[in-house]
Amino acid sequence: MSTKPTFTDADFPLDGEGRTYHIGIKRGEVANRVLTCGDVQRVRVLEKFLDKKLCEVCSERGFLTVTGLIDGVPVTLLASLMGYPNMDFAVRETLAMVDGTMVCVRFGTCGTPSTECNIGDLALATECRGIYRNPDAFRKRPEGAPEPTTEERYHITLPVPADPALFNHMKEVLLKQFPDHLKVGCNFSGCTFYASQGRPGVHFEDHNEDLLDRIAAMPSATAIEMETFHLFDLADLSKGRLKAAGSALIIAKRATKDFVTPEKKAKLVDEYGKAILHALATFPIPEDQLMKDPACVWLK
Ligand code: R1P
Ligand code: URA
Repeated sequence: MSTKPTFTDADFPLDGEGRTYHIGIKRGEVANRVLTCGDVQRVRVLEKFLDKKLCEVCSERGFLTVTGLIDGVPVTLLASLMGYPNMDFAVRETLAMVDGTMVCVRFGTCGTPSTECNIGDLALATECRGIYRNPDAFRKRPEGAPEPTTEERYHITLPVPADPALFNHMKEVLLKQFPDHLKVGCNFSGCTFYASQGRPGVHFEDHNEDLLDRIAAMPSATAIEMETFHLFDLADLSKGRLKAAGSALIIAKRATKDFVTPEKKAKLVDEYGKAILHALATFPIPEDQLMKDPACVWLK
């Protein structure tokens, strides 16, 4: 990032080179096709599937962006870090640096509230709901006032669908390769890992004892993680420019409290990651929706 103190616009700060304030990217460094995950290390693992690496940006805040080619198609790997606010930086700052359509597929990890899904399965989201803890429902109430309901404490949003064409493409490609392990259903994104995903804690009065059951009882509940809802929410507000899909490796089975081994996780990140990247690279984007600026690293 440039050291020149040229952040002149408080609404959307760019440095002297035109780099965004948090992700540190500039025009031409992000492709129209983006795979995003929370984990910087996962980008490091997946970059080996690029036929050619064209550029890498590691921002001061720790976001990592790598752009390269797969079968001649420009693809960006973007570590969004964890949670809604980081996904917000990742999506808003990349979309602002891309012309035309941006197709964004998340490949995360998740827990499953379902007894029919297992550790090692790949969850693909038809739609996504957010789970928001409402701090106001935790404040001391006047004497005699009723206790807040569970719905007041933890709000579960309406569902937002994945982009239908992108979802169908991902499903078709992934079903062929992983017919026994692809689990299609509703993804839930908690605003936190612990309280908003119904994890019990002894140090805080989270009042979330029934939250996991509430989630599990919702139609086709498959996955719980932390970013996909915000990605879908932003796609829905993007005037059609952002098309989003969400997938996640199931690493936690909430009903039995089982958790993945590091070896199994590493093996499956490789297998699923490679397949998801190829699915992303083969998703058609109309020619007039592709970025053609001479600044694009893939056009140099
Ligand atoms: C929590 O451990 C993190 O893992 C999941 C959650 O969404 C959250 O970001 O996804 P990633 O593995 O992509 O980070
Ligand atoms: N990521 C989450 O957010 N939750 C889990 O249970 C596992 C991974």
